[in-house]
Amino acid sequence: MSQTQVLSFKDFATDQEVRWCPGCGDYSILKAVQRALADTGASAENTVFVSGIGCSSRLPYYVETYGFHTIHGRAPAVATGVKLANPELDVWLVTGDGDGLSIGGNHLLHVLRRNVNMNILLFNNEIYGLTKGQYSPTSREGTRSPTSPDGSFDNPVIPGSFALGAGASFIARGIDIDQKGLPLLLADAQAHQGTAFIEILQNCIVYNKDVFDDVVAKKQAKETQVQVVHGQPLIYGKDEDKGLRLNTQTLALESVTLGNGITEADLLVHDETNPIIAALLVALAPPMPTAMGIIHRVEKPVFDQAYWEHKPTQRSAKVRDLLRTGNMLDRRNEVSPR
Ligand SMILES: Cc1ncc(C[n+]2csc(CCOP(=O)(O)OP(=O)(O)O)c2C)c(N)n1
Ligand code: SF4
Ligand SMILES: [Mg+2]
Repeated sequence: MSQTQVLSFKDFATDQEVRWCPGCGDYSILKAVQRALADTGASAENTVFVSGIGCSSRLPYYVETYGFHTIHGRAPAVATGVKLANPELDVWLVTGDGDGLSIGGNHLLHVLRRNVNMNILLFNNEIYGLTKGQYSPTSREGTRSPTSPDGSFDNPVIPGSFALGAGASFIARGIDIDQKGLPLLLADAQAHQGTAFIEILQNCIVYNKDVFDDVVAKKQAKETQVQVVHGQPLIYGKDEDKGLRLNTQTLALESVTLGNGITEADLLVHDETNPIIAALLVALAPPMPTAMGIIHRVEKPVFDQAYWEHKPTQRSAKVRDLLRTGNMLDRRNEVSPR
């Protein structure tokens, strides 16, 4: 495909047999990804998807771009290498709650704090799908699974809080089946300079069916979600009659109903650059509304840019030449730095 050709979302589909269970939320995410690639004018040859291991991590096979299906939890290392080797590439990292937050938690931490310019899609289904339904670090307390037959008693991690703690410069949350909102969110992530972290609530219909129904079910979504928009007061509810107010005594968000002396002016206004607001929003959970959209976005130094500023001579280095520079493990001729 030529670089100048305008591609439609169908051009980003591959001929590979899709191995996800019928009805899995991953299909919708794949579609949203393909849409976002078309909408942002992505070129197949300049785009790379890098994943770890899990059902979610099969996504690179199904997107007509370059891709690496790597090893469990280590996609951040490979994706960082890809971006450093060729900063012109658009890098997308696909991971699951197990891949990214169990075995890969350490690697995820470092890619986020470094702010490498890439997009990270964390498919959160609160379970290990591929290995047949063991509970994961995001599984809510009481989750029954082969590894927690009496119900889990772990304290689950909130992916967005983890990302915020690691210093992420872009944190968003979306829903697998939201074919209108999710591609827009992915496009915003793509436009961001630095690591864009998006948690996508994903329905594993086999091992954790409808686990997010209390948040995503359409019939009540306006009551159970708050769409956060920079500069706008935090309003929600089917009649837009509810909002979130900061309790200055407890420093927590509380839900209030507008009227009876409470007006929009009492509500907290979303400021995506404020990490304190991000910390409050990202941790909201039922019975409070769950925050959706761009929760945090700031400009920070980008690791790959700094890397090339500090290592300009490496730009033209070829792997082949580096390998022929001699035995890199043989350090006998080195002068001791003492
Ligand atoms: C080193 C290593 N340890 C364990 C496994 C087994 N394993 C494969 S995928 C997976 C968890 C996947 O869960 P998640 O990342 O949530 O992906 P999902 O299948 O839910 O999309 C595990 C434990 C492995 N492949 N390699
Ligand atoms: S096991 Fe779950 S996450 Fe994996 S393909 Fe099936 S429905 Fe999807
Ligand atoms: Mg999972």
